[in-house]
Amino acid sequence: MASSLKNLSDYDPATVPDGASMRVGIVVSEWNEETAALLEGAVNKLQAHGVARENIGIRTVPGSFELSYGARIVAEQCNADVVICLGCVIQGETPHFDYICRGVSQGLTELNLDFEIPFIFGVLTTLNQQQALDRAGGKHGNKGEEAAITALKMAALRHNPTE
Ligand code: DLZ
Repeated sequence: MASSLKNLSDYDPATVPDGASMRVGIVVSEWNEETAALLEGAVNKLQAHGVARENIGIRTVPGSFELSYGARIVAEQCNADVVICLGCVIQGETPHFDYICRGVSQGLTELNLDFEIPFIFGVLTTLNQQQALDRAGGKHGNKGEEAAITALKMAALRHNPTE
């Protein structure tokens, strides 16, 4: 039976633009340890598609709520073609989950509308830590890799003229 859950690391390499000429900014939340695997997945996948390591600028922020501000700073400081935002918000006993998820998704949406470059939502929003581990290089793939592929496609969207 087909699963409705797509593996985050599944994609068709033939559809991914070459990143050789691209500059990519990454901002990553330090709050949960799972974000280290997201960062590793994103950097490896960008390099696998031609982005030079020296053209990847990485900055950290304390938590996912700070991703929007961090993304704006990275965009300006790295002269980036696209910015990937990596974080992980895990539901707890208080409503913090809703506030942080709403804050970061709204913040990144506003950046996408206000800036010329795209900002990629590479944030895990999970009900528990196991769901996060499953999506940070576990059985459901790696959200960081998915974000890297999305970043390459979105950066190319801006630069390539329509056919
Ligand atoms: C405070 C907080 C909590 C409870 N949980 C998370 C989380 O699961 N993931 C995450 O990235 N950040 C969390 N934070 C920190 C907030 O994002 C933020 O850093 C603080 O509220 C300070 O603004």
